[in-house]
Amino acid sequence: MDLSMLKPIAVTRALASLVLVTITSTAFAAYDLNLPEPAAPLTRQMFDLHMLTTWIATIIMVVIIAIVGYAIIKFRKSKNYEADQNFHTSAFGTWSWILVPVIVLGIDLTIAGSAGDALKAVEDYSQKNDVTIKVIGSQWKWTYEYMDDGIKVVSNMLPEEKAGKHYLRAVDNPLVLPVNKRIRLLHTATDVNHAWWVPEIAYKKDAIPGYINETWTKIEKEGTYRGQCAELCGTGHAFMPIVVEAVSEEKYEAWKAKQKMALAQAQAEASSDKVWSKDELYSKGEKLYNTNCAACHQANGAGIPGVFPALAGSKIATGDKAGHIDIVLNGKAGTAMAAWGKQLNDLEIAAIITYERNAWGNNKNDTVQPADIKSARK
Ligand code: HEC
Ligand SMILES: [Cu+2]
Repeated sequence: MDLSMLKPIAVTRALASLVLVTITSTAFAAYDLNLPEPAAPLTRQMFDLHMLTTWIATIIMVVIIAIVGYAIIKFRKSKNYEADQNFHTSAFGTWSWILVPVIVLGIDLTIAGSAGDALKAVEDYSQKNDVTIKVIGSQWKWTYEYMDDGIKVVSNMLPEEKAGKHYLRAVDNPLVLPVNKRIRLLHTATDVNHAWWVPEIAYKKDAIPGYINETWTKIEKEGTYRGQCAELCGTGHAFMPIVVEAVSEEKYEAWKAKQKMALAQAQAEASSDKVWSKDELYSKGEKLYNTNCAACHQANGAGIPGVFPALAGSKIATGDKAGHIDIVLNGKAGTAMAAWGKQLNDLEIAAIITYERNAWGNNKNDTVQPADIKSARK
């Protein structure tokens, strides 16, 4: 590379902004010297392994620096030190050829033994699990399915004004888990690879579309644990944080009961023959749009030019109902527009579409009812 091409001013500016970004970045708030305190047996095992290797490396470094330092001073040229030509024939010289490799091998085997134990524990699926969660990564959110209870939690990042100091590490609906129970996590994805990672309680595992990866954990302490997607998954990669709320078993049961009741209520509501007013659909739809669609089409419906189409003034969103329902229900193959029919119920889809047809100056002044979605599904 021809370095003269780099203008000094441009380089200075780039460096200055880099420094600024570094010292003002919110990521600094989470800056810490060591890995976070583990809160599960497996992560503790990994943490101990990390500490073991760190200490071994530190001791070796100190010993070597001491020997090198000593040699540099003691045997320096200015003292006319003459190298010992017979060192290798001395007893120390001879035995050190054997002793040093033996010590190195001993250290290696100590680390390998610990690492082997940790790996075996990671892959130990022989025990009975108390809770099974399917963890689904999508651009750009996490969905948690409680396999034994039929509960589904969709977890979206909170915007800055709601998240406060936990911005980029806070979500609307956390994954709620009981402490002291063996939890099985089944990882998969709907679009591209993601990876679910919460350092205190669980290790990283890729979430791959069409494939299921298994991990397990057992949380020892109640509390909030934060993590993030650890596989570069697109422009929203930084915006799919993970929050796990670990609670006592009683609190967990109470939370589950509440979720099931809300689910039953929503299902009853969605399948009733009620004809909804425009205002009811609009306000329901606004909330649902903001959690499900705004990441791409933006809260103001303007989209992102060239990437995600605007819905304000869009031909489809202001066109006939059938076409509008079709794209939301079935998505568009080969694009980021998912088939929402699989994720949302008839009422939810009807509400979102009604909202889109009347928000941001679209003013179609019509409604789409759950019954319309039901017949479009056939
Ligand atoms: C991951 C990004 C993403 C999300 C989330 C998303 N969409 Fe889309 N949407 C797209 C893309 C990309 C297209 C353009 C598809 C194409 O090429 O025709 C699109 C197209 C559309 C269109 C057609 C617009 C036009 O004029 O072409 C509508 C209507 C629509 N989406 C509604 C929704 C609704 C409702 C939701 C939420 C339930 C939603 N989208 C969520 C990416 C997204
Ligand atoms: Cu991701």
